[in-house]
Amino acid sequence: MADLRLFFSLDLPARLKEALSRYQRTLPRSLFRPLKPENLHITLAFLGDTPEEEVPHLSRLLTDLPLPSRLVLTAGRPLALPSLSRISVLTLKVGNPGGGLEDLASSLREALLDTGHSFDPKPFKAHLTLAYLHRSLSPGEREEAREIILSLPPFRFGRFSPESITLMQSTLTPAGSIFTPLATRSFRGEP
Ligand code: 2AM
Repeated sequence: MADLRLFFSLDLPARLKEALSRYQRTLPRSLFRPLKPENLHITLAFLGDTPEEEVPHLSRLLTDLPLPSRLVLTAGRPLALPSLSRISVLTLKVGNPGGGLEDLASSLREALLDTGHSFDPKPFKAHLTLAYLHRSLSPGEREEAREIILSLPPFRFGRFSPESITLMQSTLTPAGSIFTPLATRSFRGEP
C-alpha cells in the first residue's frame, strides 16, 4: 500500500475562515501564496508520509484521545515562521485564554509515541498558517515581504472554538495541496 501524507489538525469555524480570507486579501500575490479558505487549520502534529495501513490505528487513536469539552482560542498577531529573517510562512499566533491546547497537543503526541507513530518532533507552537512566501524571491522582494508583515494590523476576530480534530491527508499537486479528511472527532461542546 502507498504512503499517505498525514497530519492532525484543528478545524476552524466557517465565519473565522471567511474573516481570515478577507485578511489574506491584503497580501500581494506577487510575494505571498495564500492558503485556500477551506485549507485553513491549526496543525497539532504532522506525521508526513505514513503507510496507508496505519490509518485505522490512527483513527482509533483519535477516538480514544482525551478531549476537553471545548477549547477557547484567539488569533491575532502576525508571526513569520521559522523567523522574520528566514521567513517561509506567514502565520497568526494562536492564543488559548482558557488553556487546554498545549495539553491536547501533548496528549496527542504522547499517544502517537506510545503507539510507535513518528511525527515532526519540532515542539508544538500554536499558529495558524495564512500564506506561504514564494520560494524564488529576490533579496529585495524578501525584504519587501518582511516590511509588509511588520506593518500588518493585528487580525481582529475575538474568541473562537475549533469544532473538531481531523486526521487529514494532504496531497501535493502543482496547483497546491488538497486536504482530505480521513477521520474526524467533534468536541463535546460543539455541534
Ligand atoms: P503549518 O501548520 O505551519 O501550516 C500540512 O503540510 C500541514 O502540516 C501544514 O499546515 C504544515 O505547516 C504542517 N506541518 C508541520 N510540520 C511540517 C513539516 N515538517 N512539513 C510539512 N508540513 C508540516
